[in-house]
Amino acid sequence: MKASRVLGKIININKDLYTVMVNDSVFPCYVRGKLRGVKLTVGDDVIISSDTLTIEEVKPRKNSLVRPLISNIDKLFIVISTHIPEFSTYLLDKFLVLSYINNIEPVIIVTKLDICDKLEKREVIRCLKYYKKQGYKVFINKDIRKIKREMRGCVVALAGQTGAGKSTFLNRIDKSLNLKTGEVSTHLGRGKHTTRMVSLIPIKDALVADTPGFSSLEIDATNEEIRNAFVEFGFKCKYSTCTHVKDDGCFVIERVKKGVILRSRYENYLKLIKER
Ligand SMILES: Nc1nc2c(ncn2[C@@H]2O[C@H](COP(=O)(O)OP(=O)(O)O)[C@@H](O)[C@H]2O)c(=O)[nH]1
Ligand SMILES: [Mg+2]
Ligand SMILES: [Zn+2]
Repeated sequence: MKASRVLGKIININKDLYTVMVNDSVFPCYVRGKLRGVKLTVGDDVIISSDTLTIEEVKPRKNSLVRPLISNIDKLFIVISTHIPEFSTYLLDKFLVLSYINNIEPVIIVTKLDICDKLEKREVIRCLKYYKKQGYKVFINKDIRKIKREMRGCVVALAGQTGAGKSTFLNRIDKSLNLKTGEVSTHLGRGKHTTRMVSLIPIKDALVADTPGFSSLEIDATNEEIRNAFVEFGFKCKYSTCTHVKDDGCFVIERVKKGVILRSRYENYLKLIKER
């Protein structure tokens, strides 16, 4: 007899209709019984009955983002523009902290290097080298082949400002997608909102969330967690509890002064712990 209980993943939610992907098929499902009232999200792994097309059980989540609402993300692709919207190490560091806190592997994807002037480009590349040295994966958006390899078999969420080039990038990954891309408004370097609903799109053998641009993301973490997210601060300081704020022999501050730690990293850290 064919098993009617199968494991799948919610890839879209539209009112009370849940699209659940099982292997390569999709099933339109509803929620009934004891799961009523449980907030399900895109990315949830669920057991469905393939007879009645109802969701019967939800598996524990490995992580969950609130805005956009999505769960079980393997990799956060941080799409960062280097020119309109202006290159922002603050945004980059904020997303890196976010992925650290939520136990999601970050992958930095740089866009618009082609429209940077020489000076800008040199500065951006110098900065990115630093991130690479700390162990982060950094790709330029034209490195399609390498990025595809990075996506294989993963649930990938895209983070980045509106206008950063997320949809353009996905269209390059899969030419049949034809996602709408927006022109960038020059006001404050922000673009128009062109991507709204969060859903997981099967691309090759990955599931990708083309999320709305979000730049005002809030981080739900303690100062200590934020400090730990700055991986290069993680060595014995004068005191093990040092928050690297006071210049009283703090090794981190010393290293910032020597140019070993990127100043913007340190400044962004201070900004992030003050912000709360
Ligand atoms: N020159 C240049 N333009 C880009 C690049 N990536 C995206 N764009 C343009 O930037 C605008 C916003 O891109 P879009 O993909 O809609 O950004 P999204 O809001 O992050 O999805 C569009 O006009 C794209 O054509 C890039 O690498 N270089
Ligand atoms: Mg878009
Ligand atoms: Zn310190």
